[in-house]
Amino acid sequence: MAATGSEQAGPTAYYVSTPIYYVNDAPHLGHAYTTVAGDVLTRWHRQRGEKVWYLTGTDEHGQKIMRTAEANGVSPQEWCDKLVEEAWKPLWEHLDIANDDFIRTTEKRHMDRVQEFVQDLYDKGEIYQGGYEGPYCVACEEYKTYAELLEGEGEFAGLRLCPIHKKPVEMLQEENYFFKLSAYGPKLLEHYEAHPEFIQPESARNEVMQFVRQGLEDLSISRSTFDWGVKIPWDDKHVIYVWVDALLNYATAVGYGADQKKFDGTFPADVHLVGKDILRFHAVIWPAMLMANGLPLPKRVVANGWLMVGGEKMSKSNLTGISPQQLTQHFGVDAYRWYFLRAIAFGQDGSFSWEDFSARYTSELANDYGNLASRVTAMVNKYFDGALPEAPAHGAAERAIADGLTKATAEADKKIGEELDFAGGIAAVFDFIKQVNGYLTEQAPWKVAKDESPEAQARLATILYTAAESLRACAVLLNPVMPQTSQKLWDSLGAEPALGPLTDQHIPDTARWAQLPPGATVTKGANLFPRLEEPK
Ligand code: ME8
Repeated sequence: MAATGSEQAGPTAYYVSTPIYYVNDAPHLGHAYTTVAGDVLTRWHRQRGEKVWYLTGTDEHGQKIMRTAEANGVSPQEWCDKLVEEAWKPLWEHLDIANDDFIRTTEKRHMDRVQEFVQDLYDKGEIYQGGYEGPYCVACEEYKTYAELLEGEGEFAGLRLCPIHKKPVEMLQEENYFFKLSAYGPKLLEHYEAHPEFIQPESARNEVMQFVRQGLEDLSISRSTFDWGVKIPWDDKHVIYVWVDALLNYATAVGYGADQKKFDGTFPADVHLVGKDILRFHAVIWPAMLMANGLPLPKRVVANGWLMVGGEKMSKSNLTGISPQQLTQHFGVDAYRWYFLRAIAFGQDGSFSWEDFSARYTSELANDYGNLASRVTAMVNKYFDGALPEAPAHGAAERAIADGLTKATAEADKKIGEELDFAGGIAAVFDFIKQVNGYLTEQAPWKVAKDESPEAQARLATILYTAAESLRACAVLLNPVMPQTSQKLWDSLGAEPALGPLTDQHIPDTARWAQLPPGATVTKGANLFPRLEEPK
């Protein structure tokens, strides 16, 4: 449920964020994975009838972006504008991401507030000036410890490499400003202990706790060797470290320092979705920054695993060569949204395979779900001229279906809505679809139809009503995952005139039986999941 602060005027929004992505390149499957997960989660909560805020955006400062822009002969701002408008926003639109806001760290609404936040920390004595020398990974935008570096081999022989990017680190030495992060270790550990749900999954929580127990170092929060960033307000020879700038988006985008009402009604986040590569920033540095400024901490930081290629994290440099758009072109947007969440347990690493996608598409989407929809709507047309019949012979077999729906709804709600176990939640709905297919096979309405006795006709009507009513529920439960297909099904069931728009159907009400009104106009729409063309 959305948090309800008793001192608030109304319920606070269920606030979910994605990482704000670096715009040094176009988005790939890995970025889309986290963003789709957040979209399904927030659509689910909206469909519970809750107030929701879904935020995504782009991280545009720092050396990585600056170097990419230089290499392309344009200014960093020009580079970011182009990538955001031509690559990032269009992909989210294409994938039907229903974000409520899109924050860019080069926006004034963000930069001004970042300066205020850092100034506040400075005024409180949380920031001091000092020097630092250490190995830095520009791809991570992070100082590394010597212990975690890898020995280079081959072309990198003799060099020390970043453990994530497998690229040489650079030695940096600077006079910087530091945030007293080391002071927050005990308070952070206390918080993790008191709120076991704060970091998920469990393996991620253990890793972070282990890291913090070893003792934290103070954090360098400024850079003076380049200027692509937000200036330190009291010393404009420095720009603010890109991660401090970036993390603050979660506050600035919801009105921190600008719109108190909105801030109170949204902040802190219920879920920060992150990839496990950036967990420490979100589960250590970010809460410490908030503690230092007396702000409330997010409720959960949930790390997704990595999409892997050849045993390595999928990244710009080792892409499969397959873009999200290539997959959507072949499988469709809805199947794309469904596949990664269905096939990979959220929180664990997983490999993408075209063959696995094709196999699951064909067996679960086309055969189990799509066929069910087309058979049922076709039979209502054939036997009842497209007018949904009543169900006068509702008996034990139908009660079993209604019970199956109650179970599937509760399970999907718990798994998707609460536990972020998308694969488990989707499986619950697809198990129900299997149950309905089994019911049809057993009841064999096409055989019953041959018997013209009133009893047989009552059975036929009941079977088709039961199957159509089950599909009504599937359209609702799968709408957060596959909005286009669900809408098509909603239309072909003729549900809207009586029940209203699909997005107004609330999850907790889905299992209430017999919502589709007899007489509804059922049309045999196009196949929900057409047969796949052979890839070229
Ligand atoms: O880290 N598998 O941005 P980024 C799964 N700007 N998820 C993946 C992935 C993969 N192979 N590759 C990327 C940054 N991701 C910072 C964030 S937030 C204040 C600043 C997803 O462009 C995953 O969510 O490198 C990961 O954390 C994020 O993209 C990193 O995106």
